[in-house]
Amino acid sequence: MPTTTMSSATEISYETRASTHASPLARRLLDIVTSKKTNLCVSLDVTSKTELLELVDALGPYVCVFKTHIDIVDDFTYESVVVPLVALAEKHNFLIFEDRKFADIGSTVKSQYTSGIYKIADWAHITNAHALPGPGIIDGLYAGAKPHLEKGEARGLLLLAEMSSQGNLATGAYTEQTVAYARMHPEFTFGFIAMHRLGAPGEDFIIMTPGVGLDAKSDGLGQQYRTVDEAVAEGSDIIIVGRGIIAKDKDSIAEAIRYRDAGWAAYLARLK
Ligand code: S5P
Repeated sequence: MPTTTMSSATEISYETRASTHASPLARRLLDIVTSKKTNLCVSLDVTSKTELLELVDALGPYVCVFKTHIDIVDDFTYESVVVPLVALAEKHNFLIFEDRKFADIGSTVKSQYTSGIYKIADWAHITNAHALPGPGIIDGLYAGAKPHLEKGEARGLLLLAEMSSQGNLATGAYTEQTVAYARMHPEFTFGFIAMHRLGAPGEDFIIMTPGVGLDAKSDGLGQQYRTVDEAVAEGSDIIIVGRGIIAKDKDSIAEAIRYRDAGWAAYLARLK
């Protein structure tokens, strides 16, 4: 079965996909995208909890998802970061994506997902994993999510099928095999971090795409940027933007509006 061709999901509206997707998490995400008219995920790569929470409150109206790297927050405590973050997710109606990039055997990732000081499974609606270790990584994370899924809490997994960084190895047969693994637990594994639409015709994987920037082309450390139009035309459903919006020299609210508008216009152009 071809897995790296454009599937028809590209031409279907978010609204229609929200009613047909196999994953409850994806349905909720697509509902948020439709009602807020935004396919923008802002990546909060900051090391101060005050800065993180201020950005979330200020940019909340313009995003469908905030992506965190919770382990870079210097002054992290669960009470002072996760608790207010979850409250802000209610206030502004967005999902939280902890970009943990799990990459170990199933048993280990289950503990990393559910335990330690971060207890990611307790609060992150979305997390992601490399397919490198094989399908056991998906079984392990699914086992960690199961108590939440059984309580009706939306939890979902993205596999890193492709990456944005220069020289990365997630290409060709690796990407194809990752797509094959994503067919396990369809109520949990709902899509990919990828640069292009992936999946066979008729399949509906949500494509979340980093390496999006309207001004820079690279960052000097291997990151490569494409424009919003390029990413969405290639099949991206949700654009992930970090420094293009939150860098110190940016007016973050103005940039969030700019990327939101560009993302929505590119989506409407793709629907035509
Ligand atoms: O291939 C990838 C996958 C991810 S999740 N390339 C990426 O850049 N990311 C993440 O997206 C990365 O960890 C960072 O948090 C964000 C991109 O940030 P920006 O500042 O370059 O937009």
